[in-house]
Amino acid sequence: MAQNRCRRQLVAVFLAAVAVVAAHNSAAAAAQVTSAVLQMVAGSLQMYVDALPQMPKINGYRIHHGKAVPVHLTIGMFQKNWRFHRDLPPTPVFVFGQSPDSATFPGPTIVARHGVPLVVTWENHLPAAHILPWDPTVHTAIPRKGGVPTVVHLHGSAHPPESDGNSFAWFTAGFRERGPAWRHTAYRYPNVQPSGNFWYHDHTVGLTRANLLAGLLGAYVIEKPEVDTPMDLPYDDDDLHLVIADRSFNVDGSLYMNCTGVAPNVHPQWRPEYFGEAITVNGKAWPFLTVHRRRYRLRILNASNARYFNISLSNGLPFYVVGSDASYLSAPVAVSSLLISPAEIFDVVVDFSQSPTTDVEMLNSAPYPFPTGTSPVGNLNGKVMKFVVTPNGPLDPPDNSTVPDHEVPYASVTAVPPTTNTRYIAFYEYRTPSGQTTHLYINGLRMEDPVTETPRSGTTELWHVINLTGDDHPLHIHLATLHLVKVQQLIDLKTFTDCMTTNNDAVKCNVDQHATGPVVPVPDHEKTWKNVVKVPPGFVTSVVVAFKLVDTDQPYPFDPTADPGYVYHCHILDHEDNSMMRPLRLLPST
Ligand SMILES: *[C@@H]1O[C@H](CO)[C@@H](O)[C@H](O)[C@H]1NC(C)=O
Ligand SMILES: *[C@@H]1O[C@H](CO)[C@@H](O)[C@H](O)[C@H]1NC(C)=O
Ligand SMILES: *[C@@H]1O[C@H](CO)[C@@H](O)[C@H](O)[C@H]1NC(C)=O
Ligand SMILES: *[C@@H]1O[C@H](CO)[C@@H](O)[C@H](O)[C@H]1NC(C)=O
Ligand SMILES: CC(=O)N[C@H]1CO[C@H](CO)[C@@H](O)[C@@H]1O
Ligand SMILES: [Cu+2]
Repeated sequence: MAQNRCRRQLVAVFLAAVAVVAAHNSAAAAAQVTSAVLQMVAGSLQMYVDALPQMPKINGYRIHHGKAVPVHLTIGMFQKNWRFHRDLPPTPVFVFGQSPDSATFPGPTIVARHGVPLVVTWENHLPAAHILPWDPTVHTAIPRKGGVPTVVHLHGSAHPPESDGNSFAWFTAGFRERGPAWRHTAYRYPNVQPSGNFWYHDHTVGLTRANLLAGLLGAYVIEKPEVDTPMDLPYDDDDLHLVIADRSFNVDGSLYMNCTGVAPNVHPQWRPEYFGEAITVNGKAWPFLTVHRRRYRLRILNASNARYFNISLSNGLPFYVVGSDASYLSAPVAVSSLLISPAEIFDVVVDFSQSPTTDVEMLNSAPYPFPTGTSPVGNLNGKVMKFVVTPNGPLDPPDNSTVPDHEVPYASVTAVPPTTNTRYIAFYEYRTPSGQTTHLYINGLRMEDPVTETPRSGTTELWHVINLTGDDHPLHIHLATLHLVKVQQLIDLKTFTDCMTTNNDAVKCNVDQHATGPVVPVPDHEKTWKNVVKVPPGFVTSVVVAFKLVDTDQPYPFDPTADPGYVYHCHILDHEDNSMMRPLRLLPST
């Protein structure tokens, strides 16, 4: 019913050009869906009855005569049914895997080796119709012959532009149709960065939010034994991934995504933020994990479309943060709560031998939208998962892991390195007279407008990111790594915002005279080279952006200036799709 309503409305509003997409918009909703129904479905799922799964691991190298050598992987995207909870009917999802049977939500964890390039052919085996709404009025891929366009981006990785998963490099099943930036079937990841946490996910123009919501995401790790092993972090069975994502479910188990836009006369379906009632970890709603009295390494990835998480453990056990995104810290930092933006990753150690209780819940207290929205405390989404601490058995190996004293000293993280260029990047949100968001732009420009950010390869720049919207936006720059140096409140925000709205020029609008408010300290556990930086509203967030390899201070060992270039964007997927994303082109180093 709901799906038919969406279809009719679309067809009526946008005729010929979009009829193809509309016809494929078989949004799964069955009956009349209200938020009370969605709450009821999520609320009916008993918490902590499904064990937390670990996704299958695929090695991105093989050992030959004692040496790690390259391999070529083929990973497909399939539609299948996934069980998110014991009591929820199977859910149609789009997921990654080496076969339909082994495909999982999230996809398999790819373990790559530093210095060993990995070639992946990402194959699209998706059906003709999408399982979620897909608004053809935002700038999106519209294949003429139908099918679901996809393209894969490896988040956090330094790789050549033709393997970046450019939003316009999408392709449909069998590579039958391809977007204008498409170059190759095989993507080459050089794995030249130090060890850390990455993730791969769909990046199709105007469709990323629906493709990720459907399940097209997975974790990717680069290991570097010379660096990793001496730290004696928990490993093997004690080294776990937690991929957190919020989702809404219909009574029939299908994923729910509201197919009525907030400003339907402008965009019939697009909505600025997706929030689900149920919190899933590794594809299970509110799972539990049995742990022993020992240390565990947890690599926590927020794969929600728009939900921030502020997680803590119910009995006060600390998280020892050892890494953030794709980099280790210079030393672990103990925190009692962790604020995780969309697409952000924290690598932590939790010492369950110190647990005063046998049950430890992981709680979430981040308001949504962050930071000014509804509080989840006391609600379903105030809980994430539960650890059940069991005594060590006689056969358990001793826990020889540590929380190391020292990790990787990225020298330049403690000071602002010399930068060659300064840029002002302003986030704008546009609304109807009645206050409904219609779109969001960076510097007042769309993705398809000419490139304005053309840094030189091998240099470091200082970007002042100014939020003129009401939300926190996670900034993500492809290829580059970021390091947060200063977060300072804008004073007399109204004068500045009015000036920016008219002139779109931070210097003309005297940004220096406005960026004089209180400075928010950069948390110790974010003092490293990151892939996502949180940009709070009403502040100037200053970020050092390195267009080179930060551990060796060397230029990239590939041509980063080639077509089709890179992009940078807000990682709230619903924003990115409409159209908080801009092209990024590197110039050759001098
Ligand atoms: C879907 O969006 C419409 C329009 O914003 C709203 O009226 C409706 O309540 C939403 N449905 C749910 C289930 O949230
Ligand atoms: C996160 O939650 C903790 C309590 O668990 C609170 O002290 C902290 O201020 C919150 N952080 C943010 C950024 O909201
Ligand atoms: C996860 O990331 C999304 C998008 O990048 C963000 O909107 C959301 O708030 C994040 N959620 C968590 C749990 O960190
Ligand atoms: C762990 O430590 C114990 C004693 O400290 C030692 O006997 C054992 O060999 C170590 N195991 C490993 C795998 O290093
Ligand atoms: C918290 C905060 O200062 N938010 C501001 C972000 O920018 C928008 C638009 O200029 C303001 O309305 C918000 O108050
Ligand atoms: Cu955003």
